[in-house]
This record gives sequence, C-alpha cells and structure tokens, in this order.
Amino acid sequence: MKTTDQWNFIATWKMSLEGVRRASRVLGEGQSLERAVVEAVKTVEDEVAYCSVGYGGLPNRNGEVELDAAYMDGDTLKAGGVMAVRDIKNPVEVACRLSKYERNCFLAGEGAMTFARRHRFALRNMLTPEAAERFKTAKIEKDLLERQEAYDGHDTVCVIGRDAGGSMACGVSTSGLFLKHPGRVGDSPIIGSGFYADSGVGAAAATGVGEDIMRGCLSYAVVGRMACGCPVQEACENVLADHTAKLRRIGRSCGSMSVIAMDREGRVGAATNLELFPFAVGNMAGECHTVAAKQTDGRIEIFEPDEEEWKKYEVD
Ligand code: SD4
Repeated sequence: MKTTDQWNFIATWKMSLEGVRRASRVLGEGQSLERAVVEAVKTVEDEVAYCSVGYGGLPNRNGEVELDAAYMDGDTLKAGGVMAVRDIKNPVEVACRLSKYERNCFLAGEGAMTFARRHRFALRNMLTPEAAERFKTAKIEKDLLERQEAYDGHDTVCVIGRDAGGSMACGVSTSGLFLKHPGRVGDSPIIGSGFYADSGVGAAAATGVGEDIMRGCLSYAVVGRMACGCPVQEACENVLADHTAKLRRIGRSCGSMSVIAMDREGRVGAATNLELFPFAVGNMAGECHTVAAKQTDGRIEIFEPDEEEWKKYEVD
C-alpha cells in the first residue's frame, strides 16, 4: 500500500477495516459517498466487540454509555453532531441528518435524544453486560471515581471518504473516555477538532485525548496546512509535532493524539504520538488494508506491520 496512491477511504484503528470494506462496496455499487461513510461508521458502532464506540461502548462515571458523533459534507461544509447521547443505536445517523440543517446542527443530551426520537431513529440500550462488568471492576480495582481525570482506554472511529467526482465527507463516533464525567464532550463531535472536510482541499480527523486535541483544533489545523500547499503526510506530522511541542513548552501534560487525513486527490497521511497507530485505507476496487503509523523519537513511518508486530498491539 502506498500513501501516495489515490484512496477512497481512510479510517482510524484496526477496528475500522470492516467498515472501510463496507464503504468501498457501497460506493462501488453506485450509492452516495454520504451513505458509504455513514455505513462504515455504523459497522463499527454496531459491533459489540469494539468497546469504545456505539453498542458496548465505555461507560461514564455513572455506569451509563454516553456517545458523541458527527458528520461533515466537504462540498457544502455542512456538519452535524450529537453529544452525550444515550440509547441511540447509531449516533452517526442522527449527526448526518442534523448536518442537513442550516441551524441547530449540533445537539447535546436530552435535546439530541428528543430529535432522534421525533425522527424515529432506532433506539437501543447501549450498555452491554460486558461494559457494565468493566465499569464494576474498574470501580472496585482502581477507585477511579475519586480522581478528576478520566481513565485511559478509548478509541474513536473516524472515517474520511472521497468519491470519483472528488466530493469528500467525514464521519466520527465514540463513547469517549472511560469513566468520563457525565455530560463530558470530547473533541470528536467538535468541528475542526475531531473532524473537518473541505472537498476543495482535503479532510482530517483525530482520535486520542479530546481535551488535548481540542486545544490545538487539530483537524482544521491539518486541513489548513494542506490549503497552504503542504503535502498531506507533512501536514499531519507538522501539526501534531508543533502541538505536542507547544503543550510541553507550556508545561501541560500531553495525552495520546493521532490524526488521519486525505487530500483532494485521495492521497493519505497519518501521524501519532503513540508508538504505533493503526488505520485502514480502501478504494472502490475493493482493495482494503490495515496499516500503521509508527513513531520513534518524533519521526513517523507509515508501514504494513507483519503478524509479529500486530501481536504487540492489542488495543482494538
Ligand atoms: C474523546 N477523542 O472523547 C475521544 C476519545 C478517543 O481515542 O478518540 N480516543 O476524547
């Protein structure tokens, strides 16, 4: 796989591979880019084995699953999002619907749930027995509820897509940080921080500790660099390196942060401050791969890990 080739999709983490395959099929069948991106995100939301997104997501400090999701159309710059919603089967679908409106596009909590119910989006109890057990064990073992900081152990599915006509879109979904404060909103549904798509330039999305990502509006920063002519991989690396350096310089702690991006030609890029950050790419011909960004002393290498290297990596 080459990042310089033209791709139709790039998505965060290994868990997104099935979603990317699905999106490639949907687009290949002639359906819209919007449908393809939403279906990719839904595939991850519906899979109970992925414990940081949708059904079976990570509970907050009250033991409830609260979800954030967003969608953006790169042709119109219209975006929508839901924040801290419960019991909505596919938050990304609601976010996508909200992106059709001119106003009231980002809804939180009860208001978002009222909208979802009124528009008859599917509801579901998103707390699985496994997630409830995880909550119980964490509470007993780590006494985390006394701490202000949310427990690490979280991932967001972010899918960026581009169709043959050059239209771009982006969808994201997450349960956010494990044991987060009820009502806490991360970067994922915040335009410019968790995602940004502009078909004239490119798109970017982020995963990691939301508070740190928001401090640098990382997705917009990557697209902004591309708009100034910076190649996509360089844009990802420079934005992440500059932001990390700034947080350190001002004495802030720096949580995990990773970004993916695609330029308007379909070339992709990724950067991370983790040792290894897997992501998936796919095209309409059905060629789909999981690859990884590897970070050593601030230098990023994109490569296809072999089985041994994947074994070292057990997050999703
Ligand atoms: C959040 N950015 O809620 C999300 C969580 C995440 O990898 O992406 N974790 O802060």
